[in-house]
Amino acid sequence: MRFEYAPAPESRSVVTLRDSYGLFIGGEFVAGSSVFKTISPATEEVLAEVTHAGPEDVDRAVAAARQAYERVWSVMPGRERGKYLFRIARLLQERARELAVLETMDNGKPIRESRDVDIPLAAAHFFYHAGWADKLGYAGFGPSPRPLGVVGQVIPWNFPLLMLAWKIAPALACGNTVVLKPAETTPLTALVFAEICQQADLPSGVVNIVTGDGSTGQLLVAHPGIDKVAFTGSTAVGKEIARACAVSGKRLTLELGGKAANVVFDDSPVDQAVEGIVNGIFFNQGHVCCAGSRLLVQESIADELLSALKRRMTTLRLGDPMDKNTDIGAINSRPQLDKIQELTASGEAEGAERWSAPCPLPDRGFWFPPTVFTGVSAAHRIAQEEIFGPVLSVLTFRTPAEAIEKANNTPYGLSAGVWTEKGSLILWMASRLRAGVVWANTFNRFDPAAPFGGYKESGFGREGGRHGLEAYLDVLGGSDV
Ligand code: TAP
Repeated sequence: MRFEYAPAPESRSVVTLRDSYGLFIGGEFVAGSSVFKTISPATEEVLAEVTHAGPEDVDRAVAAARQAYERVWSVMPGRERGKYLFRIARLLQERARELAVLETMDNGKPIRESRDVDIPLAAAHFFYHAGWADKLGYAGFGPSPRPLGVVGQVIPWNFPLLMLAWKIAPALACGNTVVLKPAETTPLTALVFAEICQQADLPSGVVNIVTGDGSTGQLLVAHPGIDKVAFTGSTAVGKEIARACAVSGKRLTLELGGKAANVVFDDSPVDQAVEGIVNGIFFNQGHVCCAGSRLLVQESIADELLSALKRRMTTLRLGDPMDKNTDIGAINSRPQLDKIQELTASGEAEGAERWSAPCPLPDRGFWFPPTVFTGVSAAHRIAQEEIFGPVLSVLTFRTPAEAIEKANNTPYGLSAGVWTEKGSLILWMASRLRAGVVWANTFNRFDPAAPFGGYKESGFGREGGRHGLEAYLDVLGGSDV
């Protein structure tokens, strides 16, 4: 049975957009060298003009962060730093609705996701790390671990505010100051975060936000005044950054791409597994580094599972991301849509079979329907390369050993899922999957207390939990380059 839904739009009026936004340096919004426009990917309307930070702007931001580090933040007792983090966490909650709407406008993701996932998790990261600020001596890194200094942080567009929180909260809790560059296509919630830093009376220069494109990121990571670089983004750019930081004495952590296997055994409850598969690949339009983009299904239930999956996919609602009933929002940018189209065309050219949910696409904006490829072999590009869109590649297996071989057969190792009723099989699989996170009978679950990070070309270093603190402290065994 198909339900008809009345429109349930969230109100844009909770957001007051400025015409233009400066850089946030030394506690103030300041002008920079040039400007660019940020648009809504769902409508292509211009939302605001944003400043592009050039070399002098990055210099100023790093100098402000250094001064704040030396004079204020690194010498402030942890319990005082913690109070600021708690204050920021509460302000994120107070302004949650505004932030969710703005995130959806700038990113294109469904309001249901920004409201229920991105913003609450961002606040949770600040609450969690606020609690650590005065307990670092008990975190297992010696009695008085020291901060590293000024941290340069570069983040992607898929979870703009949440990735900011993953970066800034632990850095500040450990006594570092930061210069952060948000992605070019999604700078707006980072700029509202800068306002929140002002509201929280955070000492000037502890957080600096420099907007811009990849060239601003390059300037930041190569800056000699930076002690540590934390990057989340593509593997290609991550490798470039690793080269730029080599032999510089800078600490480096890289959170890169993924091509996760979601492995379904024949004893799993089919309906529950279908929900997990849908959540694994269609959440946030598949713009998720740990997305379950490869379904590995045991051969004996492949037909049954695929029919159930396709039935479920026909009920997904694609369209206006501001509508509270929308499941699939807009693709974040034209270049990302081009990339998805190119890779899916290669899937067909290499012999895989494409099936897309029959949903009409809006005329304006960037859209791609939820899509499944069957008849995929491990050598196909769509089984090896990260598509970063709502596209699932399906492979089959007969034995657990074959599932492991296929699951591990990519250059990545960020996450994986296992669906079975047998606890012993879950443990057997988890100990053999080369993935930083393994979910069992669920997918895409996040918690600030749980460390997240990759193996192989998915990067190194962990974010979240006690392990994540290590990336921002001067302890033996860090990942110096
Ligand atoms: P990238 O193109 O790598 O961009 C990431 C960030 O780096 C953006 O702010 C980008 O600026 C900047 N940048 C680009 N070139 C740079 C350079 N040469 N030096 C320094 N900074 C540079 O990735 P993306 O397309 O935004 O994000 C998607 C990727 O991120 C996917 O591969 C995804 O798997 C990965 N990701 C990983 C994780 C974790 S936790 N592992 C989480 C989320 C996303 P512009 O915006 O101007 O290009």
